[in-house]
Amino acid sequence: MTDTAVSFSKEEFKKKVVSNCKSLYRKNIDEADKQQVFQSVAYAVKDLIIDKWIATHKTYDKEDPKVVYYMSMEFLMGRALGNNMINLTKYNEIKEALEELGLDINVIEDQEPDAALGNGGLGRLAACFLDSLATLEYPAYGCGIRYKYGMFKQEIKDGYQVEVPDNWLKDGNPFEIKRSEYKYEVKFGGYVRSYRDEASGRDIFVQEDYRSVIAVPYDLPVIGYGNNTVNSLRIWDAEPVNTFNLSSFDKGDYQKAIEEENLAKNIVEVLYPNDNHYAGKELRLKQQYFFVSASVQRAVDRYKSMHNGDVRKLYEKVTFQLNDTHPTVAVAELMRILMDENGLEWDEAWDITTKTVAYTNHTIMAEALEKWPIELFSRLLPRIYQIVEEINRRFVEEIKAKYPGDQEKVRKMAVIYDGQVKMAHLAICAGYSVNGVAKLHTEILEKQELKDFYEMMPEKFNNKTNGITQRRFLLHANPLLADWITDKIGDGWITDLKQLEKLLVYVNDEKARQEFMQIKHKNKVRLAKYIKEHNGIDVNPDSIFDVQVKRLHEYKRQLLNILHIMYLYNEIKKNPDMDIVPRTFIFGAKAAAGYKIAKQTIKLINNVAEVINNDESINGKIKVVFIENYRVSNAEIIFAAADVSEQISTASKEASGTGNMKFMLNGAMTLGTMDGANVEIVQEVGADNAVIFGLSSDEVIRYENEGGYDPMEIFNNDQDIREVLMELINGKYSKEDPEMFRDIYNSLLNTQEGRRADTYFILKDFCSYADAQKKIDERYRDEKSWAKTVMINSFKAGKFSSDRTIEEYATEIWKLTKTPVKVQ
Ligand code: 73E
Repeated sequence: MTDTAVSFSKEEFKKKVVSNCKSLYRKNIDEADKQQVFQSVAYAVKDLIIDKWIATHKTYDKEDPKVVYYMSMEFLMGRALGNNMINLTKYNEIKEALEELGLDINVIEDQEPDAALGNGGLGRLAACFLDSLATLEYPAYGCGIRYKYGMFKQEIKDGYQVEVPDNWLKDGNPFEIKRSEYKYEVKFGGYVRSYRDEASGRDIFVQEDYRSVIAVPYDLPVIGYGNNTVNSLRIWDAEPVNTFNLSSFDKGDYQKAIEEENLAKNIVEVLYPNDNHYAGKELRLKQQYFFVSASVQRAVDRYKSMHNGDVRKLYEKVTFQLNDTHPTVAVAELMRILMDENGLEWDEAWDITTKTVAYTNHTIMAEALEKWPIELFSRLLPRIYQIVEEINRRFVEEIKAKYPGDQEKVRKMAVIYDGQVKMAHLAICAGYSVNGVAKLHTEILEKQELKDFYEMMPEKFNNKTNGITQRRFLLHANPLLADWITDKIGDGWITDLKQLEKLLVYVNDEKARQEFMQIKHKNKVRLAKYIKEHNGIDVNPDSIFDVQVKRLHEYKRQLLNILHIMYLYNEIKKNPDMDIVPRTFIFGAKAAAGYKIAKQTIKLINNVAEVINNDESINGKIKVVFIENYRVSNAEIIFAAADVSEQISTASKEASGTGNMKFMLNGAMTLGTMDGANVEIVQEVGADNAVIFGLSSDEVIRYENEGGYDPMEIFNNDQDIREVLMELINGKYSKEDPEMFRDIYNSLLNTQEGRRADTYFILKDFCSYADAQKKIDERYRDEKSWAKTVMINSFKAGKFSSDRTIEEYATEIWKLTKTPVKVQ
């Protein structure tokens, strides 16, 4: 690790905070409100960053290392202040300085809105990757969109989710810097005029009669832990081409000016709140091309400015990693820039492109596959469409050459087929690397979903199991445990998570076990306090905290969890003396605004909570809590407090999961299916230190190929399940309207509109899940063995650091060299 040259003086820092407050607000610090204090402190922290940030980019310009551009529609960064203090290794010093000013760091951190420019796992993964890239001293840019409104805020009203706009920039973002000098024009629509240039003998393509916007970048610092690297997350804002001036336009231009003003305003207005779902909206494609075009233009210009204007060896210094198919137009945009703007021939441009672009697949959910109707695609991006057509024409030729006469192969693999542009096919055909995000997921890609592609080009395929950053999800989120660990083994784990294995000797040490469980208890008290403040519900920190927090999706099976709670409640009512360990079931989840059955599930959870929590006859044996507005900042409190980590997706559906890793790291036991990265978690901790249930992915896939199974058989033969299902439609949990949960009931039992009954095998896995839950109860009673298990979970989490993941990407896919930074 490089020495951090920037010195820190507490007195100077205090002065900065005080003077920031004066110059920003004309107030003394003791007169400022909380938001003003936050801003004053954040600007003081930014001052500590700035020289490193400058030095990092000087170093990159001078040493010219290869750079990765991580292209993503989503970066779920969460709050920056605390994380920046941590990565500067000045958290405690700053905290003390603020105390001396009479300020509480926790209160200040709470003033910062989350940067919620993402939906869930995919966006948070991008944020963890940036943290690891900077910490490992790799040259990298994140490229994304500066949405005016990020992920909506969730309010729960009468048990229903209500979406409230997230105006995260309303007080200004102290850490960002606008970089007007790097603005680019991005063109939409119109038509392509082509002609032969007699002088050069080349075909020239010109986009005419288009509408355009100006992309203006804002940079956010991404600080490496304990080093001098400060990389940038570059997010693009859209501005109109001409600032609108009524008097200076004739009638035709007036229309055009208004259209361009609206285009600019609409493009970056809001993040699409869909996770694992493709809606096919034109504006979404505009967003994609907007940030991709600006980012690729900038990357090529930067490269040219350093290489005498010659683009032909771009791939030696630049790699574009596509975070799912969302930025896949980058393939055609790079081709366009190389050919139309730099005069390269097709073959040369294709050679460069296919050495520069790599693709990560994050899901096999069919409903998430991006397929754009060619009518829409060609109208919005006429030149890009031409290029995609030519890519397709040549690719189909290749397929035919390899599989003569096999039309089936063409149908299954072509980039354009059935009137649609298939973005995954484009990404695979052009990418030099195709990776899945967990071993099982990559296997499924190779053997099932992308079988034909794997057979044709096996060398492209590889696995990169996801990871998480321990800086945010342990050091910041769980300071008690972090300090305990550092006391015992030093602080090396902060940049080398495998070192946690040194703690394994303590699992047989009674004192250490007690300390570990006391920390867990304190974290449960902290969460209980949060729940009391935000939900008004009292929860018992001595109960088992059983937690499922993630986006609401049918395949993630929050419904299985709540149906089991309804069953358990019935059991307790039938047998009031039932001996069970008190349990608090905690949920947190946002549902996409248009996802009806997901929203119904939230209402069901809240209604079940209402009934159970108010039934005094069960003596608080079980409680149900739905935490409003689950997001990165409250996730940090939740993970630290969990005993049980619910990872119960239908096997084969969750590509990896990353929440599973955050729970494990903080000492929770996984209750899960053999899906995604759960498989590798179990491999690390051993089968005895997790509770596994349910169908295997092979079994699920076999049933699916056979057209499903018959849930009615279970309904007919299992009284307990039938009782629970009938409670969905008899008003027990919906006195105001017994029909309220009819859709959920139907989804489990009836085939509807070509959809199999119980698509996600909830009833099929129910008994196995109930047994698994019983095992949790039994195992929790043995305090010593439970402590051992959760400690092993934490101490074996080393593999799941995003530092490990990024080392693999950097060495195996990107071929980056570490580039340490010196500050003069
Ligand atoms: O299993 C997770 C995975 O851990 C997967 O569902 C998620 O990506 C995580 C990180 O690899 C994911 N999100 C999306 N696809 N996969 C997605 C799709 C469309 C829009 C937004 C997100």
